[in-house]
Amino acid sequence: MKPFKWGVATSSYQIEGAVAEDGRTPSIWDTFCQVPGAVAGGDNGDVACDHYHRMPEDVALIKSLGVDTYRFSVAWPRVQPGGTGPVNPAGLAFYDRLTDELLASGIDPWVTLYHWDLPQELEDAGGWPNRDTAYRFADYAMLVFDKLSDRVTNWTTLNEPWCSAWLGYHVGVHAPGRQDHDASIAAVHHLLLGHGLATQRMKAAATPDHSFGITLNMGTADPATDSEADREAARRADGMGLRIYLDPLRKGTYPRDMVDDLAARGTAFPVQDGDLAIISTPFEVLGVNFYFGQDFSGTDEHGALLDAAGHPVVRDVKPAGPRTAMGWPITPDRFTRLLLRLHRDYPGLPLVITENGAAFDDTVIDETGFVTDDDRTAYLSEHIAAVLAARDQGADIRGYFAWSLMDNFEWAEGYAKRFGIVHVDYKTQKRTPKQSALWFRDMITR
Ligand code: IFM
Repeated sequence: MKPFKWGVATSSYQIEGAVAEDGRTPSIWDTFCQVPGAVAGGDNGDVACDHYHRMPEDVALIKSLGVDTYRFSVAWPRVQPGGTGPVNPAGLAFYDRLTDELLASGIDPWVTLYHWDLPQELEDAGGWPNRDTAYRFADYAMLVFDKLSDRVTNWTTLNEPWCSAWLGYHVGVHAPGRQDHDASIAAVHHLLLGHGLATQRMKAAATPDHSFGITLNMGTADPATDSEADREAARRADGMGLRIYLDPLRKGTYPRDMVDDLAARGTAFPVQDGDLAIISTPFEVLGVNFYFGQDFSGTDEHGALLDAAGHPVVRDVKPAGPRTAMGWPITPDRFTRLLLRLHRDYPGLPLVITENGAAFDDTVIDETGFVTDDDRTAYLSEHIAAVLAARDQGADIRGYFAWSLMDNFEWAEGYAKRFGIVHVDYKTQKRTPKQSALWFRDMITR
């Protein structure tokens, strides 16, 4: 069997804080957090876990967990303030130090170039719906690659472009908070184009040791019943959630049914000549972020097939059973099914679980900050078993990262939802491994 790596993951805006230090400029999340009501509790990432100032302590914490690898993201507005122009040496130096600290601790760094913190200036120029942002992203990627590629081998371009495009530009619950369906479709295409452009440029400067990829959040989309409407809703959800990303990336084409669906509402991916060849540039690893599977209905609560705007209803009806604090169903069996489906439908692509984990309402039980999180421990145990089951059945899975190393800024949910296997006391910034962290450490040793 191929080697399997264990790791923990975080992202820049969720943990770093220090939003105005060493030349960093605002990202779309700094701006979004200022919109009244956008983020629960009026929270923001100004301080977060103060990781920017506590990095060596945090690397020691990671080391204590016995993991092989640590997945972190680079903040674009720290490295290239405003999103264009020359590198900001002071900002890039932070990731240089982090890389060295990890390597000195025997931990393999895994870099994600974009985990949602788009420089605000680029959003002001149109954001991801603007084609130019894809080219700006490739330039930025090269600034980071030039500095770190002598020590970092694992490179992920984008984290969860579905969230950037759909939640950011269509639903509007994530930064930049726009509600424009056509803009979100353009964003999908330009995110993928940015991935392809960056991959091509990094590969041209890479050695055979380097590995490139993209991380997608994926679930399973099942029809709530066997009705024609529900099966149709599941098809649409699967298309918008998974196939409009993986088909262009791996097959060099957008799925026909989705192109037709979009045409029916007067929209199209803004494809230019050569784009799909760029987007389908070969890469070495697909990052899979899995949290839950979903059921879909093609009718609303009153049985209507069309919504107020005349578009087909695609309603998420959560499967019965236990939920996490996010209200997300707990569906490890569907995780195995997803991994086997990826192995079958997109063959020849090694998979790494770049995120999996759960928020629960933790209770600190003593003055040390310890949390006996049986629910999170069970979630991780069941989902790791689901990964290993898929691996036993032939899926080429090379690693698993728990989300997240520590409690952090959970986007529109603020700090109220805790995904960490390490508890963070936000008043003191004290980190305390939870029961799940100790379980994870012992499991890795076994
Ligand atoms: O916290 C997020 C992360 O930033 C991206 N994937 C899902 C996680 C939990 O919502």
